Amino acid sequence: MITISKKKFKQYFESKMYSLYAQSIEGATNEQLLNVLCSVIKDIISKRWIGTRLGCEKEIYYFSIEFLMGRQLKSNLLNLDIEDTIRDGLKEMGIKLENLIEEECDPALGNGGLGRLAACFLDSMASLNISGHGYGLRYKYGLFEQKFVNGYQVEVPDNWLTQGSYIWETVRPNKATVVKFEGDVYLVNDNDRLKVIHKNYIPVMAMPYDIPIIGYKNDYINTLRLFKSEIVNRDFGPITANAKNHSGSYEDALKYKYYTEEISQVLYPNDSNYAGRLLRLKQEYFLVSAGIQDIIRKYKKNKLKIIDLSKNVAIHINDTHPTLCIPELMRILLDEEGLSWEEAWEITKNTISYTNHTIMAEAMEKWPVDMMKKLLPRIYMIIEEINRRYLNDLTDKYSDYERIKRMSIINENNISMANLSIVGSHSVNGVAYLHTEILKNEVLNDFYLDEPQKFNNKTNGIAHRRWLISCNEELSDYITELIGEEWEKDTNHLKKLEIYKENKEVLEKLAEIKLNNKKNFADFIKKEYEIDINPNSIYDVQIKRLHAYKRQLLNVLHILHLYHELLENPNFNMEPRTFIFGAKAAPGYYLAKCIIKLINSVANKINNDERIKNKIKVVFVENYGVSLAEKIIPATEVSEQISTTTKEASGTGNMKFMMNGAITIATLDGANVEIHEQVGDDNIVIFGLKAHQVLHYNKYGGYSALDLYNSNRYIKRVVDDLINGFIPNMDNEGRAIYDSLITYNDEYFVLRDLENYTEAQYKINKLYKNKEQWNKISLINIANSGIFSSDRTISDYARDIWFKGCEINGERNKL
Ligand code: F58
Repeated sequence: MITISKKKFKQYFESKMYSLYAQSIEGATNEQLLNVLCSVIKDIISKRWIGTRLGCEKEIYYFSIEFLMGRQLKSNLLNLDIEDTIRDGLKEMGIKLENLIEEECDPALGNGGLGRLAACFLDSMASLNISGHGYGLRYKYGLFEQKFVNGYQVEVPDNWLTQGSYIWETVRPNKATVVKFEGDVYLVNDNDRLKVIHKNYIPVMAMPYDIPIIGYKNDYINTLRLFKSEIVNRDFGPITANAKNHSGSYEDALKYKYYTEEISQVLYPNDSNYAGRLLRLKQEYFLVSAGIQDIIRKYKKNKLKIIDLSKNVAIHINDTHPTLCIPELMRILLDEEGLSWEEAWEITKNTISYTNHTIMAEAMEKWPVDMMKKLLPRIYMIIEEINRRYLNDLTDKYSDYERIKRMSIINENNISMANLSIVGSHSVNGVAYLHTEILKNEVLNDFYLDEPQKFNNKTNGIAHRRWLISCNEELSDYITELIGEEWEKDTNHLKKLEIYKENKEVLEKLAEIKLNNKKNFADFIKKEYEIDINPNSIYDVQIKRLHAYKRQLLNVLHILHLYHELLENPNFNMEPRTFIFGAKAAPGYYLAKCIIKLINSVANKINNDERIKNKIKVVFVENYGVSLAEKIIPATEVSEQISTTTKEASGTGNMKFMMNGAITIATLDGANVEIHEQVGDDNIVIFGLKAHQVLHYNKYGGYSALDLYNSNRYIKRVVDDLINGFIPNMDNEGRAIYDSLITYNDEYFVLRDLENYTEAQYKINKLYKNKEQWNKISLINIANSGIFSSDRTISDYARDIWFKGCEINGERNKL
C-alpha cells in the first residue's frame, strides 16, 4: 500500500530540500518547492512502480504520436489518495499546495482531442489494473505558444523543458535502442535462408524517458515512455550524417548531430491537409522502431516464445501515425527472429489493432514511395511484399479493377497508411457510432465488405477523475454527498442523481456551485485579460482546435446577428451572454488564422460598444490547452458542438462539458449522437443538417450558398459584414472568409445551417429564462454522463480487442 504519514512527509520534504538545493524551506522559490514535492512523490511510488511492471498478464502498448497529459501533480495526489496529508503537511510548513499546483508546466505534446484521448486512456488503463503503457515522443518543443497581436495569432516556441528536464520523468539510458535510417539493404542467401544485411545506415539513439501513470486508489502504476532522439556513441558505428561518404570531419559530425536531434525537436502542428513531409516520416519510424524493439527486448527477457507474441502482447496504434508498427514488427520477426513470412504475418495481424480518428480525405496520411524507399529501405521492401500478397488475394476474389486499386496499399506512387493499417491489423475501430458507420459504409466500405468482422465501434470517453473530480471539486463533493462515493470508481452510479431532478433544494445547490465556478473564472479573466465578464450572464463556450469543419465561423456569424438585432432594437429579448472561445490554428492554415482574426475583431468591436449595454461579451482566451480547459469547463453553461455533420469523428470536449452540467447545442455529429441518445430530445438542443443530407450534398451537389445569401436578408447582412468595413481591420481576412463562403460555395455548410442555428440559440435563450428548468436539464446531463467515462471505453477495448479470446478476458469482464 502506497501511503505516507504527515510527520514522515514533512521530514522527508525538508531533507529533500537540503539534498537537492542545500537550503531551507523558507528561502525556496515555488519552482524549487514543486521540484522537491515531485521528487518526494516519485520516491514514495518508486518501489511500487517497478513492482507493477513485473505483472505477468497481457501487456498492452498504446502507440501515439501525441500525448496531451496536462499537469500531473494534482491528479497524482488524487490517485494516490494522499492529497489531504500533503496539503496539511505543506500548510504546516507555510506552503500552499494550490500555488505549487499552478506552478507546474503543462506539456503541450499534442494538438487536441487525439492526444488528450491517449492521456485519458493511460489514466483509465492504470485505474482498471490493466498493464497498459504508452509509447510517444519527447518533443523538445511542444505545440507553439499562442499570442494575439492586434487580433492575429502569433506563434512562439513552447520551451517547456526550461530546466532541461521534466519533473516527472526518469531517464533510462540502459534501455536505449538504436533506430536505423537510410543506407543500403542486401538480401543474401545464408544456408538456404534469406539473410538481410543493412549497411551504411544512419543510426539514431532512442533514449527513453519514463513518466509514471498512477491508477486511482489502486496502487497500480504504468508507464508512459517517451523517446528522445540523440547521437549514437562511436562504439555503435559511424557518426556521420551520410555514412557512405564518411570522412569523419568535424562538419560531418555536426551534420549528424543535427540529423539525429532534429527528429524529436518539435511536435507537428495539425494542418488542414497532409502533404508528405520527410521529418514527420522520420518521427513516425523513430517512435515505432524504438517502441517495437523495446517490446521485443522485454518480451524475450521474460523467456516467452516469440511465436506466442500475440497471446501476451497487444499493440494499439492511435490513428495512422504509428502504422509503421506493422512493417517494423514484420522486419524484426523475419530478419531478427528468423520466422517465415506466414508466421510473422499471422503474429503481426493478431497483435496489432488500429483506431481511425478522421474521415477527412485530406487528413489521411500518404507517403511518397520514393521518400519511403530512401529513408527506410528495408521497411519499404516489406510494405511492397505485404501489398503484393494482398493484391494477389484481392485479384483471386474480385474482378473489379477499380476496387482493387482503391484497396491497394501502394497506389500512384503513394503509400496509404490507412490501407496498410487495415490490412495489417485484426481490429479497426471508429470513435463514435456515426463515425464508425461512415467508415463502414462510405470511406472504408471496400474493406468493410471484404472483412466485416474487423470493424467495430468504440465510442470515446474521458477520464472523469481529471475532468470532474479534480477540476470541479465542489460539484464532485456535492455529488458524493447526494449519492455516495461509488460513482468515483464506477460512473454508471451517476444515474442515481436523477431522483433529485425535481428537488428544488438540490437544483438550487447545483446552480450555486455553477455560479461559484463562473465567478472564479470571471476573476481569472479579469486578472489575465483585464476584461470584466458578468457571472450572471450565460457562459457559452467553444473550445477546440481551430478548423473550418468545427465551424467557429458559424458561432461568430450568429454573434454578429445578435449584435445587429440589439443595435436595431435595444430592447431585443435576450439574456446577457458571454461567448468564450479558445483555439489554436495551425501556423500554415490561412483560413483558420483569418477566423481567429475575425473573432478577435468582433470581440473588440462588441465589447467596446456601449449601446448594447454589455448584453454580449466575447472573450477569446490565448493559448488554449488542457490547464485552461480545466478552468473553463466547470464554469460553462452552454457547450458548443456545432461541427458540420459527418466531419467530427467523436469530440470529447462535448463529454467533459456534459459531465460538468453544461447544456449542449449541437449538430447530430460524432458523439453528440450518443449524448442525445442518453439525455433525450428535451435535454439537448439539436440543429442543422443530418448526416444523410450532408452525404447527399457531397455526392450529388444541389447546394448554392450564393442563392441562400441572395434570398435571406439576415444571412446577407452578416456575410456582408466581412467585407464592408463594419468590422474594422478585416480587409484581407474578411475577403478570404467571404470567398470561402460565397465564391467556393461554403464547403462546410455554415450558411446552410445558420438560420437553424439561430433558432436553436433562441431556444437556449428561452430555456435559460426558466432557471429551475435549466437546472433540471443540467442535472439530467450530469446523471447520464457516466457512459462517457474513458473507463467504459477502455473496458470495451479490453473486452473486444485486446483480450478477446483470452482466458483473462473472463476476469476482465468482471471489472
Ligand atoms: C480528433 N482528432 C477528432 N486529430 O477530430 C475528434 O473528433 C476525436 O474526438 C478525437 O480525435 C479523439 O478520437 C484529432 O485530434 C489531430 O489532432 C490530428 C493530429 C495529427 C495532425 C493532424 C491533426
